[in-house]
Amino acid sequence: MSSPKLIVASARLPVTMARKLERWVATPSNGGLVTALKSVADERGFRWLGWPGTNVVESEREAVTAALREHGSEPVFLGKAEAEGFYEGFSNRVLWPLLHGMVERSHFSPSAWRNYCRVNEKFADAIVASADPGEPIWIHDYQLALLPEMLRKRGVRSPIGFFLHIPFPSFEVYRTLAVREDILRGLLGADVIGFHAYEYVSHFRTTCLKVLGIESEVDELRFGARTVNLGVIPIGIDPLLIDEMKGHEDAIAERHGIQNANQGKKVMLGVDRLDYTKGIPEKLLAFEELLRTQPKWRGKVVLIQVAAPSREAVADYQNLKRHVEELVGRINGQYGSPTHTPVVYINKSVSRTRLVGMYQAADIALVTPLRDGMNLVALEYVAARGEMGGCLVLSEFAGSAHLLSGARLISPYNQEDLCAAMLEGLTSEPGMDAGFAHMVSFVGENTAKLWAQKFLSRLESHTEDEAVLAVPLDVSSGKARDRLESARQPLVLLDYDGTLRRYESQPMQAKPTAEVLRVLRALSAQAVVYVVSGRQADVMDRWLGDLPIGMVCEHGLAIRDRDGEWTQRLNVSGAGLKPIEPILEEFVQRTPGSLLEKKSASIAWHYRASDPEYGTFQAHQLLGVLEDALNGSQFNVLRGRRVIEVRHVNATKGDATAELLRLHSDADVVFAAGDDRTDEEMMEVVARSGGERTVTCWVGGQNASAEYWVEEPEQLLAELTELCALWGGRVSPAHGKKRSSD
Ligand code: GDG
Repeated sequence: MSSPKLIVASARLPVTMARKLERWVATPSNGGLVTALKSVADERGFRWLGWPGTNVVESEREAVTAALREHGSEPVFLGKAEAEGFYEGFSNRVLWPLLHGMVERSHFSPSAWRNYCRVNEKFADAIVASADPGEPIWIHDYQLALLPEMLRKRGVRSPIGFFLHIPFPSFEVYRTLAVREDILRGLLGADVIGFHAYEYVSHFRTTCLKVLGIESEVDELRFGARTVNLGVIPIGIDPLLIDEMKGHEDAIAERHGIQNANQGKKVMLGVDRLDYTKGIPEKLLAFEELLRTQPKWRGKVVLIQVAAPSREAVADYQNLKRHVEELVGRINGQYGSPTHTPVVYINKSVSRTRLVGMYQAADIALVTPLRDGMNLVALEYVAARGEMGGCLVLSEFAGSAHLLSGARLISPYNQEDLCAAMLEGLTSEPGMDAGFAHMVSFVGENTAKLWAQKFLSRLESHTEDEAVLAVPLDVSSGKARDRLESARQPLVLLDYDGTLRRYESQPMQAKPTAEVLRVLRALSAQAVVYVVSGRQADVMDRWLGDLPIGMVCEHGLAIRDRDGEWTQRLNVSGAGLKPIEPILEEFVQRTPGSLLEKKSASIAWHYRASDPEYGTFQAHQLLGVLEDALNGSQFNVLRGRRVIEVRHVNATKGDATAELLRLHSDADVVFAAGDDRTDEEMMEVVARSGGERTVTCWVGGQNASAEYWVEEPEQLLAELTELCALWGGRVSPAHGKKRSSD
């Protein structure tokens, strides 16, 4: 493992730490993820970063690190309280139930959230310290949802992949999360986000649209200037390992033990972590109902339920354990006898080899989760039974239901149906049928190894064509400073909406803040400043007219000089727009929350305040209608951020910028900032005018048309304040709390 080629991060390291005499010993665990990645590790080196799962005091950390290194693992040490808040407090009490659609079990606590953020930061620091430049980073699961963005913020340019092992719920559920934006933005730092099923991708897309206003394609979306790939990459298991385990003495003993103890009986099997998502009570209640309604099966069927202890510190899990034990007691009390126990309840972890023996002995597997990302037990049962065939009763709420077409699908919420499925299983011919055979070959081919390969190849191919060159703007250092500070006659071109000022749901609410005015005033004392906007002249005059700055209105229709004189650039009237007004009016009627902005020679349909999904749908419709209606006219359609605008073909920010550059040909440095498609035209003209004397900045993330970027308008204002200082000026301090100009 001389040159590691991959970093894997998960909340818990796949090891169990134990202190033996004076030494720490790490024993690798062999969960599904470990197996999947082991196959990849055989082909390329990788290191696994995570929490060792136990509190290690400062003085022993070195020894633990050494023990872990032997297994290719690197520890992220956490304090006791910190680990509790992160793991139990937020991951398991808030995110786990919520992402499984169980809103009422999700209890947000600000202090647990703070720990979650802090721990994600620790992971980010550990990865930055450990990763080589360009080394791909693969992050696993909901406990580390903030990590992708945190890595980006630390300047990591390597490919970052994220796999969500659990479901992503519908927007209606997700919106109840107090920190819904933070988690989404955190995830969107990744290049590839993998899910088990398209259903989860679909929910994720709707959520991105409704929470962040980001539109997407079926398999990707744009976040700033980056493309985030959304993949349906369902995990698999290692069927060869299961085959191997079938021959293990423990597996054979377990299988024979069960068969001998249950001669003449049918064996049903459930294997779950003792988790409220797994539908264990629902399974037991349906089994009880089966025995009640089908007396002839009493004494003839046994249900073995393995319920591996899980998250025992969380109250919901303690309650579940009590409830399950009550149900088992009730069923066995009612239908048991000295020679027959209907439910064999095993509330401890069973070795993997014994599990394989159990799968082999089970005529019917009952996999009945209320919600489950995938559910590996279903896949393992199919692989373990193999040629013997079998019967898989599977919840339609498990991700694996999308893959295992030979299963008998049920809803665990429908007891009658679950009972019927059990009965069908009991009465069906034993052995292999076509449906089961198909599942066996599916599970045999779509292995965990293939899953890991698919994910990694998508991650690597994604980044090959995604060369983002922009860097965060810092006018007080580096090349940006070198270019800017020598300026004697600088020219500053600034878009307004989304650049100087955050968007508002109604365009007329986006008046300049006091800070915008202060910054523009101070800057205009040091440079020639233009606000280059799609807004109408009278609005710009009203909002910014008192400042000694130039302006461009309606994307280049007219230019105002610093003395307040407007000059029409194009001789266009709005008369040509009359025929399309009724079309746009109709879309306002159709789309609640949308509105028209009529300007002198353009017209804009804004849908920022509409339902994002419905607004996007109507926008697509409108684009189609306008394309026909404007065919051959002098107007064309401009698609902005939640606005569709019809403007004259020659009214472009690109042309207006070219004119400004001519008017100010003595400018020795040009600074331009913008955030929308129209601003790309401005950036391109500025960049073409001589790259070495320009600084272009995109607001809202990286963009191929600008050299620098900031995240939001407030950050740009801060950089402009610095710029002012660099040129010898000073932005006056804020007075009081007044936010807008009028
Ligand atoms: C998450 C998602 C997704 C169970 N009892 C024992 C034991 N197991 C093993 C099973 C299986 C694994 O644990 C459980 O996997 P699941 O997929 O059922 O569920 P989660 O642990 O919740 O896993 C899930 C998975 O991630 C992968 O992406 O499928 O939806 O929730 O392998 O065999 N293993 C041992 N003793 C037990 O008593 N040794």
